[in-house]
Amino acid sequence: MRSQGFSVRMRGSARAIPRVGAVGFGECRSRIPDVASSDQKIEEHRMTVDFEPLMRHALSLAANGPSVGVNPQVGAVLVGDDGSVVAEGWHRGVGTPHAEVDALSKLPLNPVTGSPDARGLTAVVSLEPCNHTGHTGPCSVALVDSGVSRVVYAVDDPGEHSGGGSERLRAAGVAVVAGVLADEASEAMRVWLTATRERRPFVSVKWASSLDGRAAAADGSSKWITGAAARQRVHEQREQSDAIIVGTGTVIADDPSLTARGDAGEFMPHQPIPVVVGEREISAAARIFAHPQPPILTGSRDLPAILRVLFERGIRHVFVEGGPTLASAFIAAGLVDEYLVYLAPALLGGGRVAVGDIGVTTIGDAVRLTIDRVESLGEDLLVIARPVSSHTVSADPVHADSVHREK
Ligand code: AOF
Ligand code: ZN
Repeated sequence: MRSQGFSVRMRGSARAIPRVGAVGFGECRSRIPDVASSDQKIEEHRMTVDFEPLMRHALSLAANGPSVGVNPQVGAVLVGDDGSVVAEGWHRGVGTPHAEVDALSKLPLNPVTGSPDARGLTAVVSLEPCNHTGHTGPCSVALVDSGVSRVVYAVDDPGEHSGGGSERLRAAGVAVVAGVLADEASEAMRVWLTATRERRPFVSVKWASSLDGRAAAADGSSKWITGAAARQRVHEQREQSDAIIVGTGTVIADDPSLTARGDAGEFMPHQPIPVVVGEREISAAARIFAHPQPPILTGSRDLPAILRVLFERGIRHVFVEGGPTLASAFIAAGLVDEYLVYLAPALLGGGRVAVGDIGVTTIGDAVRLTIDRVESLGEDLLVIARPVSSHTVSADPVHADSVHREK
């Protein structure tokens, strides 16, 4: 039987504290004296460059990078005083240069320092430049060495080791503006930011039910509640995850293959790792053992501990796909970041509900959600929702999108 060894180690979770204490853009401008020297005038001109379109461009560059895995999607543009783009870059996945360094690599080298020559330029980056040596060196140092005069970024890096680049840049005399398009960037990086802050994977829970909320008919049959278009959408969502989690009950009852497949049944390029939660024995003949990724059998029902171990293994996004007991356990534990609810125009009645006991006994305790989007898939609907209180906006929720911070 092929499976990855698994042990759940209990550890306290470390939570990064968002840095605050910023000065608004307006305050910054008001410090420029009325009678300005030419240097000050140049500085004032720089301050009036509208960074939002440039940040939007950085975010579109970021989207070129892989959307699964340990690292975030990050984009960077290097711009002149007039806002013209001189170079651009993005991150292409673990072990490859970060977006800032990728952009800097397009510049000629300074003959004296041997570093890319970015003197007088502004770097617009979707994530705070990192301050650590991981697979690559600190981007804060690469930017200082390049002679860049300003760094504008969208969201703070909540990483335990990687955060703090803005302080290092400022200490080296580089002007730093934080929070530009923070909400848009936080949304685009929601999975990675949530996982990094919480030190557990981002959790998407999916179920398919009849309009009256039943996941199966009275006899237990559930194939197929939804139609082909909805089922294909599920495969796309599987492919966008690092792991698929199911309970032992689902493996025993349904024997799912848990692969991500295209219309014609072909494997999609990325296959999420199957993870089985629960203590019951699984047959060696189960289909998950034929999965291209060796499954992880947790032998445990301790969800926070399981998520912690998955995080340590580099898993940042899990797709919880079965069945009602497991979905209910994730909801009851307050561990769901995203709900993917497929609704078929059918009524099944009976007691086989999609979600069981989630610890709600009275209406005041209802788990309240916000609906992000509704998709129409053939005859079915996909409702995408999130908990009302989840970390959804900027790393620094005190500051609205339009309030940029000079740090
Ligand atoms: C990226 N790409 O463009 C930026 C990142 O292990 P490393 O050295 O690749 O470092 C990864 C961390 O660096 C990542 O978790 C994030 O905190 C920071 N910034 N990472 O993969 C990038 N700018
Ligand atoms: Zn970096």
